Amino acid sequence: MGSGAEKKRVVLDKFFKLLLSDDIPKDQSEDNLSVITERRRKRIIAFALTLMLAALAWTLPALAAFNEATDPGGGGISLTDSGQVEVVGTGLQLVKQVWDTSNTCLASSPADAGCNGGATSTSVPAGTTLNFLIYVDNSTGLQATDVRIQDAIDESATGFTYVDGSLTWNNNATATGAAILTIYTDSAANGLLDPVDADIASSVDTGAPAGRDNITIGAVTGQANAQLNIPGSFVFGLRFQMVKQ
Ligand SMILES: [Ca+2]
Ligand SMILES: [Ca+2]
Repeated sequence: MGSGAEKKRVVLDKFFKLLLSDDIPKDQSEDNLSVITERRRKRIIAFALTLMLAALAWTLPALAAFNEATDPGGGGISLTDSGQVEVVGTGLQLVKQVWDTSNTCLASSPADAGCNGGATSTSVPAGTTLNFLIYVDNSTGLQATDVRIQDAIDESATGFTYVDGSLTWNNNATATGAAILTIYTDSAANGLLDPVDADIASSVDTGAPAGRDNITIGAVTGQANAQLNIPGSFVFGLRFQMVKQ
């Protein structure tokens, strides 16, 4: 075998023969020859596309990390990369707790280690008056808009009797991450009226037995109060009282 250039020429010759080879039929009619020509045309186009893609991949800069602005190079000035900015989509948790009238947390759902050792249920003597707390900690930096909450009261013989006029709330004083005792205490700061009116919550009697049995907060369809918006980095809290049957 000859020089390196000669070896390259032989390899390239073999390659192009392979690229252009056809099973040429004995019948070299005009139809068959046009089929062969078409095959060759398609192979050459595919080969050219492959070369273009390979060249493109070769010249593209390495991809930057996600959520980061970078200078790909080649401009008139060099820029310092931004570094990554982190954006986390957070689902806000609804929490319901029951407290006694001495302001001790008896049970929480979801469980909270600071509430009765993480209890999610409790037993009390029939006739006990209890304070219920519903809260949402908006730990994000943005307002949570048009928040809607519903709480149906069990009016059965083993259920509860709602204490009329006991709705209270707070929405813009308790900082995110506050202790539950703070949330509970702050949630008694502002009074609300039971009827559906201009405030953000209501408790109405939807049917027998007599007594208010459905609490809604915000613009809930069918029992729509004022729209509730929870400011970013604040806790919304609402309290009401019921007597255990
Ligand atoms: Ca109301
Ligand atoms: Ca009722």
